[in-house]
Amino acid sequence: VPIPGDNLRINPDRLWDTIHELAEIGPGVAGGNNRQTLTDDDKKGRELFKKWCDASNLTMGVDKMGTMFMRREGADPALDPVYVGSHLDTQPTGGRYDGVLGVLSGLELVRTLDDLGIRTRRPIVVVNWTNEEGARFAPAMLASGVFAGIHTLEYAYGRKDPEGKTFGDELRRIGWVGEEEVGARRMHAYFEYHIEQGPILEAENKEIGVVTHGQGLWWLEFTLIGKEAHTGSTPMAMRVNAGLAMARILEMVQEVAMDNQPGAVGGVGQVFFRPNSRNVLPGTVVFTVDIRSPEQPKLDGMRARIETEAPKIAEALGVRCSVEPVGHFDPVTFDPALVARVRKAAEDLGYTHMNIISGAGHDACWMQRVTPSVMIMCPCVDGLSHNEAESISKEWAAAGADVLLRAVLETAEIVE
Ligand code: HGY
Ligand code: MN
Ligand code: MN
Repeated sequence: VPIPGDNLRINPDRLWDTIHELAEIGPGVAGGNNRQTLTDDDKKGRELFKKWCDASNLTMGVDKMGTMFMRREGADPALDPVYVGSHLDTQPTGGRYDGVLGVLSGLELVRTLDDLGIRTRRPIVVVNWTNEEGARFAPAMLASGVFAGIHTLEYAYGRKDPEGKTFGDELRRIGWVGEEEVGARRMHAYFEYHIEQGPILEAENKEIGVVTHGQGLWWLEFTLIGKEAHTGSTPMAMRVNAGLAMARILEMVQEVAMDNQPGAVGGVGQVFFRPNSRNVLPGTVVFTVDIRSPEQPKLDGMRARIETEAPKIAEALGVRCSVEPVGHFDPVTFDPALVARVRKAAEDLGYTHMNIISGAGHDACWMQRVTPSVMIMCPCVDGLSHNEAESISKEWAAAGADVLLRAVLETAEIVE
């Protein structure tokens, strides 16, 4: 069925205002957001999103991981729906657009269809996945991972935050344990619209990223055991210095990533020292190495080299070393037919576009295992993300949402 009016577009001001109204919940300290998963702010954000969905007559389903599924009925309710999702949880120093743009563009898509009186054959479901970020509870994309059968519900419920609180207790505390079995829903297709979180689209002056692949990831959690001792009175030769071992391992990770250029990254974002006192050498150092590549051999080769060299570095200092993978997904290839549909939508709408590989992980990376999936990206200023200064323009936001609307309509099929 042809799409009526080639200039079918969303309402940019309404999308922009909706994004910034949500941004008032869980504000950061520098203009961004700290709305971490399963916090009271996450609860408030969920409630505001639900209020908006209620106003658009969407019916809500919630599964046992607290993921929110907001359904717009189709002319043929028995058909598998088209899903449009992302996440509303943020990093502790997150931006206003990471995840939020995709969920609220799904809501804007619904609002636009209602404005235009368009009915689709297939139902459309807008999704807010619980704990995409993996900042408070590792791993990232936890709820979509359970949905895709990667993790069990028990594993997810047992994950602990740095204060020792469990995912299950916190989900119960905010009152968002749903009835649905996780993964029971059948999907016809899954779309995710997201900011690029990298510099390529802006540098290439392209409005739309047609995401063909997502790079793979390992999160390797290292535990180094040294010896707590006085930083003043302990002679250098007597030290069992876990902090020094960590520093040398970080240098090695940098070297491994640089040896695998182009198309590889490696680094560390989180370190815990115990007892973390200025004048006590750490007895324990725990940190997570984050390595990624779109190429499977590079990804696995980097992991193997790091896990071989790190113990040697530690042993040379008398430090004990253990490592546990706490996050992983292989490079993902999104559905070629849907990728072509996204590209065509960008062309029909007259937006500049290019193929791109997602540097960040997304719920779509797990969804591709259960249904044909694809992502759409918009540029972000200086490629900056996971930083409160994360910024996009209203025009960029709207362009990607227009492409999302068109590609979803082609998939859900207009009936009138
Ligand atoms: O880590 C990631 O790539 C995502 O932002 N959770
Ligand atoms: Mn995200
Ligand atoms: Mn993120």
